[in-house]
Amino acid sequence: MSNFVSVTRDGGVAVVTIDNPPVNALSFHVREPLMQALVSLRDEPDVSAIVIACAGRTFIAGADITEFGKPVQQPDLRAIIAMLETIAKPTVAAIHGTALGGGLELALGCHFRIADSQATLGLPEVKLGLLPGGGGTVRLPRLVGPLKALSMIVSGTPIGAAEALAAGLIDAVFDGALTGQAVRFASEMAGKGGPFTPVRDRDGRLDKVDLAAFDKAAAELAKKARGLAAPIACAQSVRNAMTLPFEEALVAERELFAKLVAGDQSRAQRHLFFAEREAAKVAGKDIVRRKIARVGVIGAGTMGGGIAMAFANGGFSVTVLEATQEALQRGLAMIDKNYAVSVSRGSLSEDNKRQRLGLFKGSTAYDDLADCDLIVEAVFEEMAVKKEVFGRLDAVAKPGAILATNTSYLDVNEIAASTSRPQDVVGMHFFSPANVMKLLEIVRAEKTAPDVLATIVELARRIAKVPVVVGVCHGFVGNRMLAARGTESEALLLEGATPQQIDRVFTDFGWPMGPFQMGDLAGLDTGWRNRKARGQTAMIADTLCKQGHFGQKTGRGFYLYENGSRTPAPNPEVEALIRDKAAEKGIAPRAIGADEIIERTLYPMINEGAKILEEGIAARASDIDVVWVKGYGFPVGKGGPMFWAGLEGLDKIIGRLDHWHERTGKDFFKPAPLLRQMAETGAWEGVAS
Ligand code: 3H9
Repeated sequence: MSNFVSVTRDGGVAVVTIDNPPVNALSFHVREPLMQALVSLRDEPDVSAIVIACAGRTFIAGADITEFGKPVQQPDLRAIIAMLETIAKPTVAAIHGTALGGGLELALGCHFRIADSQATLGLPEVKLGLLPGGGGTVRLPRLVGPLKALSMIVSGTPIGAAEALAAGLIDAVFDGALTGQAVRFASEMAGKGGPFTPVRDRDGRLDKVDLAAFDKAAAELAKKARGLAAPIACAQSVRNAMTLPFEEALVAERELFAKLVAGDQSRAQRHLFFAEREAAKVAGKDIVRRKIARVGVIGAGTMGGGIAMAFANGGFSVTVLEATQEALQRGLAMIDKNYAVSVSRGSLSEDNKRQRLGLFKGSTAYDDLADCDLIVEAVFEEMAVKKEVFGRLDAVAKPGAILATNTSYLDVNEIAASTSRPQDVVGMHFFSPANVMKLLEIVRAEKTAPDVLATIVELARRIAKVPVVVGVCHGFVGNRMLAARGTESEALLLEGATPQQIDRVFTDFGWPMGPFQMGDLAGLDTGWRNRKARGQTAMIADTLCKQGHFGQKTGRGFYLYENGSRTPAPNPEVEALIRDKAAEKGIAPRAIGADEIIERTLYPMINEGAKILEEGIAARASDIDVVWVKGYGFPVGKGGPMFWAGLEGLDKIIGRLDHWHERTGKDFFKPAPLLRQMAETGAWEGVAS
């Protein structure tokens, strides 16, 4: 009846199959024939039950996100679900893969849900800055109870079939040939005879939780929202399910959805959803990838250990190489300890821990890397050291092995040139802790072969990283833009701002922490070493480092961390140091407002981003956004620096950059030609769409 929706019969059971690759999103071209099919099956006397199933790799993964922001074409999802609920014969959703968002909401419109044992189910709308707008916040609590619904909807994290069965979300779990099982299940239900109660009428679990307990749980979750409207709206909407009649709660949900979908935060989060997927695409779809089975990691320190864990977590065998037995044992013990912590937190089973540890092999001999398909170096950040390591790798690595450097600043072309096989060399810039942080900057050097690049991009997703391909320049995308921000943060201190004040402006903006807290956490010595290598200085940070104050790890930096505390306390010595240094330079402190802090720290980042685009270091503005959101904590609700620039207004940004350039003479304020050009042509619209 349509390319996207077909109906087959198995006895009295009609099977409606949706086939809208890749993820069976509920686009208009699905909704229209789906509605028609359901209406006609409802009225057909020969049909005793209806199964809704999907072709391909998954059940419906949600509404079609590309349709948001455009006029809604009828029938919308709500109308289809409302119609489903008028059907008296049993309706069964047969779920395999992922039933997400609108997909799960459609399933909630059925009398029954059965699932494949590997299926996952969830309402992830919050991650797009939305709430489930197809009745999910009103129906889910009726099945699983308000507290479980609250946690699923506010976190957006899907649950597995077994948990869904235990929670009451689904009615049965099967292995293999799901549609056949669904037909049997449906016909059995039809045999029992009705009436079948739609989810909307199952109120039994709603008053099992008292409102005070619910509000307490919601308040806890709201604390983590950090300025995002969607989690708060999600909680409000689940609460409405408890306090309002069904229809009124649905209307309230619809109103909240309409507000969120039209807002900047959701636009930003939808932008990031597609940006992340776009960044993972490299030219040459048909390029044959190299086979990667065993990975070598050189260095078992914090970075090397984290990288090794990331690969083991992805199921790869890992050879960890250290210079001495002692360093190796220390590194392996740390890996063991990190996995033990995951076990104690319940995020890893003992069995999985054993399995993962079984993937590691330790060594102090380069020859042991000869069977590795990929070798990642995570040694000291110094060109001479890196070159020595690559020279040795060149001698032992098998032909075709990919040689990667985890450098965060250094010239990958120069490193590649120190081998006889520059085509096999690539940068893999992980972020610390490497087993946790999602971002992977993949540095394409001049001679990196296309199949090496394609292999690493694909591999990144297998180890649950978000890849962004970048070109060679000092600091690549992330650290180069960070440098622009860092310089000005120090200048603001000398002119009268305090670290607390600047950090506060950042957290109010939505960052998890400000630049000084972040410096203390990462270790001030890293930036210091980098500055020294480039002949640069930072008055305050350099003085702290010379005094041996590197931040959290030494108990003091811009803040104090007493008795091993991780909570930053103001450091009066730093305040005195700032006053002294300002006096030395003849700067009279003045009151500095939040706007100035934003303009002088974030606008130069955008300017640097524009230069990065001009130079072709990043292929797309949205790649820069992914780097900043996934690697540096740029608030998701603002979509990354380049998207946010569109919200803020390019003309305004250029005007203020001009102002600060005139006032300070600093080069990084001088607007990049691309920025001006984009402001004039309106081309930024494309970036911030
Ligand atoms: C919603 O449902 C609102 C309702 O409550 C209310 C309505 C009134 N739409 O991720 P992948 C594309 S909000 C359009 O690489 P995987 C994606 O862009 C929605 N396109 O695959 C990519 O395209 P391309 C709630 C979508 O196997 C391709 O599919 N649902 C959608 O790694 C493959 O995607 C969600 O938020 C979509 N909904 O992961 C679920 N989903 O190839 C969002 C995907 O051109 N989706 N695409 O780059 C996901 O989480 C993952 O895609 C999924 C598969 C887990 C399903």
